[in-house]
Amino acid sequence: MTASTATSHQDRLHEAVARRRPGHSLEGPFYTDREFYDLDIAAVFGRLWLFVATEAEVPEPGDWTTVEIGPYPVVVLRDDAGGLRAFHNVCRHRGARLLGPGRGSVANLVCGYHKWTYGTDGALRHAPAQPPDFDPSCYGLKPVHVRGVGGLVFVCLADAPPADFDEVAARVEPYLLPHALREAKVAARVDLVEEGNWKLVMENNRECYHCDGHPELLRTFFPTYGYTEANLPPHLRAAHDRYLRADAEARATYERLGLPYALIEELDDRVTGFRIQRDALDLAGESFTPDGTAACRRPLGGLPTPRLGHLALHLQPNSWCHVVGDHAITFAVLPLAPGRTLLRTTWLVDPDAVEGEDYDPDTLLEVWTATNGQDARLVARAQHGVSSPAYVPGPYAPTEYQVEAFCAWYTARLREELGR
Ligand code: 3BY
Ligand code: FES
Ligand code: FE
Repeated sequence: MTASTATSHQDRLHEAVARRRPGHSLEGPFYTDREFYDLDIAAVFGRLWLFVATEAEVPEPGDWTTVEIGPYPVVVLRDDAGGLRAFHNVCRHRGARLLGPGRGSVANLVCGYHKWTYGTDGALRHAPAQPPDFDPSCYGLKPVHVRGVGGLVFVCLADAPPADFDEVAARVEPYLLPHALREAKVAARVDLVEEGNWKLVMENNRECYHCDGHPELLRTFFPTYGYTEANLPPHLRAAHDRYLRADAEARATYERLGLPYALIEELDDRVTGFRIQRDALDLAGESFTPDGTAACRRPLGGLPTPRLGHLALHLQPNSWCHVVGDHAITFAVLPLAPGRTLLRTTWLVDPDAVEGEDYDPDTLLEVWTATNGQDARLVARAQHGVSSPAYVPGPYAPTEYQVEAFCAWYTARLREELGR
């Protein structure tokens, strides 16, 4: 790129960000163009703390799980001393990808190309047939910042991660700790490739305006989510009355058990935007199942009642999770290409829960598998439509305020990046 084409390229990005009308969806190129995708990787995925895994996926020394963050292959693993580590999953010899897709367990990380061998601390332990002056200490795996928060694993690719994550972690952790997710076990992990830009996947998650497309979820998830008394549509009045009763009971339970439940919603006024809330569920109020009763007989964290509603955590840029009395479901959104995104969903249960005895995996996975499939179809439709030259940004409804918060937060990140 010459200096002048680089400037006009930057100008184009600047102008598109400056044109954004608050309260309206983003222009098409944000979802479709490679230059915006590359900007997202630099401004968002290359800079911020990202949710990528659960500690339950790497319980023992040597356990690993890999993740692709745009063009960056990363491995998260448990080192020999029991600590969490993350590295670029790229061999320091000639760059081959080290560990394959999925999860596994190793004593050492051995590159499949020429057998360079790394310890779980990332140090190069062995490189065959090198001259005597070869210094292995110069070729350790490149580390990636990693930390666990209440059993959720975050990585940051930047040299200097955003400092405000410490505060978010400290505020969120007390909500998560009673559920003992660090000690939980993985009941299932499912990767779903969605045919849409990562932001469409996130935006879709941030509203329930489309929730009549989720009949299975809506048996227990109140469709009034995101509405206020002032903008509640008449057809949701009966559900709202049911919600108020369930909510009063749920709050009494939280108070009795000393579980933090207050809503914190700081989605767009900080680098690490987040929202957390404990909230009632409909029917039996215990779990995301067809009748709302627990799908697993063993409660997470040994809590004394299964009727806990759900704890919902939303984090910018790329995740949400729900914790109910008997299981947790985490969702990581990982961009693959401008119009393709991986949604990784992980179901956690009590470590002593036995599949087939304490839980039936089909029942456990039923609601969110259906919901994810429905959302994937909506995201693909949205991607198709916003790819048309005829698409122009449209206005958000009041109940879509979290989508607006996401886009305001996102454009602030782009402005920051372009101003650097
Ligand atoms: O996952 C959530 O947070 C919910 C589910 C339905 C829409 N969304 C707001
Ligand atoms: Fe890994 Fe050669 S590229 S050992
Ligand atoms: Fe949905």
